[in-house]
Amino acid sequence: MVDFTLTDEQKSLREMAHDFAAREIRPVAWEYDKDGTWPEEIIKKAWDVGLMNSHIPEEYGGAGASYLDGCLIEEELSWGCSGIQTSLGCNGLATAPLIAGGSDELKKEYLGRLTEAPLLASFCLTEPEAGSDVANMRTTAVKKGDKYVINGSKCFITNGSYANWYTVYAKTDKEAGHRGISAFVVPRDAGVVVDKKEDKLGQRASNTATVSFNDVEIPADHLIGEENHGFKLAMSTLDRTRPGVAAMATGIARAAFEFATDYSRERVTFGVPIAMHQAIQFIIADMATEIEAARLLTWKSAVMLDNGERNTLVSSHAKRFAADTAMKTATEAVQVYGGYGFIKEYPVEKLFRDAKIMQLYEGTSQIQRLVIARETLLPRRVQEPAAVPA
Ligand code: COS
Repeated sequence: MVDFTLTDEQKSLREMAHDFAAREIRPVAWEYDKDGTWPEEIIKKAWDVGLMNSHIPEEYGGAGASYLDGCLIEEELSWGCSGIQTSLGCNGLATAPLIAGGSDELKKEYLGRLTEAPLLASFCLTEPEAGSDVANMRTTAVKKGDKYVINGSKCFITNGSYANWYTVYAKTDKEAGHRGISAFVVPRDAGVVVDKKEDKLGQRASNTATVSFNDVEIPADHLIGEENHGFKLAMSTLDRTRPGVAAMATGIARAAFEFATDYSRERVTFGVPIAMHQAIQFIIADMATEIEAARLLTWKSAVMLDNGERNTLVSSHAKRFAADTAMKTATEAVQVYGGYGFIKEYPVEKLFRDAKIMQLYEGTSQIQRLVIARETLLPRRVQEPAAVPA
């Protein structure tokens, strides 16, 4: 059965997230963007009301919410400000590999830290020479007795300056390509160095940093899952987190759409509101259709996870389409505003800048197409349940 109706609980959750975005995020979003202000107070408030770490299982102190629930929250908070939502949601990315593959002790300690206090964790995969090409990473982890010693540098790390702990991918076998990568939990106080904070085009309220590991020693039991199985853990993490990014992109698109429709009703040219001109109506109509389609793909990719199905293909469909929709909708919103859209005093200029990162982080739109092409033309062999005979 296909049913797009949200339960009463989901409707309340969405309403709660929307109210939070409208009350706590929207009023400061443009100001925080201007100065690149770290949204510390908002993080504390979101943590207090349960809008962070919703995905952490109940046994580790979280809400154990479904992937679809997570997407509902992410769209609303991103509607408020996708930069601030990136800061609020990053724990989901950092904890996904730990939840999927970590030992019980590791989960208790590190998931527990996030549910007991408004602390942050970061996901450290990308390196200067290994962005899309994950297998090319240079960071190493060498086992010495009951410790691993980590050396290397990671870039574009969300919340990197403030994280209490880091999920770090490193080569444990330099000759084995993607089969020589492992994932670790690295506490900040093990000696993680924050090198620099990036000054970005958009999502300026989120923190993006370069962090490095110089002979950082961690206990051997901080390995997540098995040695040399980190690449697949990273890929399956991204399958799980891309629906959330698609939801965020949908939130940006919706915000741009709402500003554009409101403005088109107010702005008068040739004696009528511009909403009366078919040129504007067609722009608005395309925005509306594409946002609807982006949300449906997003929900499908999340519901598949909730049903325990592999969602690699649909996750990439959702992330690619929603990210491109956010960019297109924000660009068209600037167009509806005309010259004013290019001025910082008007709201769509920020959304235009924020939208761009959606086509870049958690896999560029080109990487999503690559995954879609591979999954379509040469699907990976995975163990699926036997097909039900017709
Ligand atoms: N889930 C589980 N396993 C997966 C997988 C997935 N979604 N995708 C690939 N794998 C497995 C493959 O089956 C293959 O397994 P074997 O070793 O058994 O053969 C292995 O992983 C390697 O896969 P592949 O050959 O496709 O790897 P590539 O090096 O060609 O890289 C891409 C694949 C490009 C898709 C990957 O590197 C990627 O997603 N890059 C983008 C990274 C990204 O999103 N970065 C953003 C920063 S994180 S915020």
